[in-house]
Amino acid sequence: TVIEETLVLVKPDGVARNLTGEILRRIEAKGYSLVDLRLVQADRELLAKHYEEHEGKPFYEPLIEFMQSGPTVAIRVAGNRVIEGFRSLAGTTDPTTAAPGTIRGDFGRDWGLKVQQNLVHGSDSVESAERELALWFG
Ligand code: DAT
Ligand code: MG
Repeated sequence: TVIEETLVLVKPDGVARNLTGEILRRIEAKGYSLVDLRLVQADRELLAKHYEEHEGKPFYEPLIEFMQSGPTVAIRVAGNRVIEGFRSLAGTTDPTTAAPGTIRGDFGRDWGLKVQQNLVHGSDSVESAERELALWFG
């Protein structure tokens, strides 16, 4: 058993579409624990740090703008290998190709939404999780 913590974000599209409960349900059904949770109106400064690895990419500016379009639910989640496990629950980045049964595969409405509107974020490594949890929970 390798207990980890990860940062999950329900992005502004997920909050606006009232999918927060469904996403929390899937996290809990998998057996993960909610350690901390807050509703945050993210500002550019926080998002620039959160997405620093993507600075300069073509989707960076639209992503940062979209993430400021409404509140985000930030969740500290703990569990056995939860970093990889939550990314598996989320599905691949692009909802068009995300597998059915995943959050992005089931709810990523595929009628011309942008890739950044993919409902959730999950940290991708132990190092990212520590860095991102410090940003969103201090
Ligand atoms: P993930 O969120 O699956 O870890 P990522 O870290 O590569 O994906 O990218 C961060 C976010 O940026 C992603 O959730 C949506 C957006 N994004 C990534 N690749 C994109 C692309 N090719 N076009 C538009 N948005 C993209
Ligand atoms: Mg990522």
